[in-house]
Amino acid sequence: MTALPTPEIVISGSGLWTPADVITNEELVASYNAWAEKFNTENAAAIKSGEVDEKPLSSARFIERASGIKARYVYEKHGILDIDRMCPKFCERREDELSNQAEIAVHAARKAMAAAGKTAVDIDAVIVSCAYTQRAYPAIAIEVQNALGINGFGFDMLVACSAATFGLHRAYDSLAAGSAGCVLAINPELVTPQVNYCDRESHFIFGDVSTAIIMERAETCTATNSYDVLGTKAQTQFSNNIRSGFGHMSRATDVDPYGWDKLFHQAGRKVFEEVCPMAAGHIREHLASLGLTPRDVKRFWLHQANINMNKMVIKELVGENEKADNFPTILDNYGNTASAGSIVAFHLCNKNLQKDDVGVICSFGAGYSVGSLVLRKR
Ligand code: CO8
Repeated sequence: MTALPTPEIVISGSGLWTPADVITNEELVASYNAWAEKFNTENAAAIKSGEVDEKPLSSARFIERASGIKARYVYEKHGILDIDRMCPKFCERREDELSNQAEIAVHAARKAMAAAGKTAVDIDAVIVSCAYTQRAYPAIAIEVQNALGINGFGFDMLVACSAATFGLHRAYDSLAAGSAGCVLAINPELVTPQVNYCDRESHFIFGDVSTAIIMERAETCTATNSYDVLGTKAQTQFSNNIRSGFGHMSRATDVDPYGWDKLFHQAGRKVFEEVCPMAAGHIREHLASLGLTPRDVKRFWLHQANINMNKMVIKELVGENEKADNFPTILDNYGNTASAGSIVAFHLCNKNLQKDDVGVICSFGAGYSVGSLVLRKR
């Protein structure tokens, strides 16, 4: 049988929703340190006898130097900074109200649809892919589909840091297979509820955001700014070094459903050392499979977890003198926004590429997982 030619598939629009609330490193550290000092005072006797560990203090200077993060946008700020709470405070919504996650997904989706010149009737699949969904079912994607008036189908998928790229891979596959003609892929990353704000090692890492991408067949694309998808590549390798154990089983195991191991936790240094070479090797192999080298790439939209990680990946690929503009950083203002980071970087920093310029979107992190798309400006 003659192989069918792969249809040309393009990214024709992107959208970004950014929360209004911002927390700077200084604000976050002031509240964590006040909480830690209170804890240490209240537990002075147990700390002295060695039963309880003293809580160490955090430092804004350390955070910026170790991660590149200066501030992060969050869905709700006051609960996080309240030392008697140390967790965002959301109002419970009724079942007939739009869920928080669907709401921020819709905000980003509308912007991506406008950028691509699409309305609901043009779209026939909705993928919501992110690090957490706020419930198991019905799928957030189907709620979004309903809110936007889209026909066809929708589903949720979770791949932690690589959810956005893996979601785009599924969009690409649906378009290539012909099961969809235009896909809306959304990443409503509402992650602050799973951050342990009492943990000095990780309290500073994350922020909330929502991103969306329209992917469609080239023949229907009318957008002025669009990208051919030259290829997609995914890789996973099991590791417990980044983990969040929260799940429906906690009810049956009689453990604290909000214990430290149920929230985000990681061995950050190990992650750094193991994931950087994995990501650089992955990008190099993906480019080689398309007859390209890292030197052919005008822009790398990398996962936004740590500026030093990104510098190390870039150094491995093209040397250390690469211009910062060629691997844009958004985590100084946004923090790590789980899988959305590379899409935020793409959204904010792709308009000035020229026709035929090649760019790479690449996520890496929990799983471990690495996901990439090689793009060419049309
Ligand atoms: N203030 C002051 N000192 C600190 C602090 C702090 N806040 N935190 C740690 N220290 C101390 C440490 O205790 C250590 O002290 P000592 O030397 O006495 O032991 C010292 O500073 C150095 O610590 P590290 O070696 O850990 O510091 P690093 O330079 O490695 O920086 C990072 C820590 C920033 C965490 C870094 O290791 C890193 O970014 N690693 C990569 C992490 C990564 O990419 N993770 C992926 C994140 S997962 C993801 O992206 C999506 C997952 C799903 C989302 C979930 C959302 C809830």
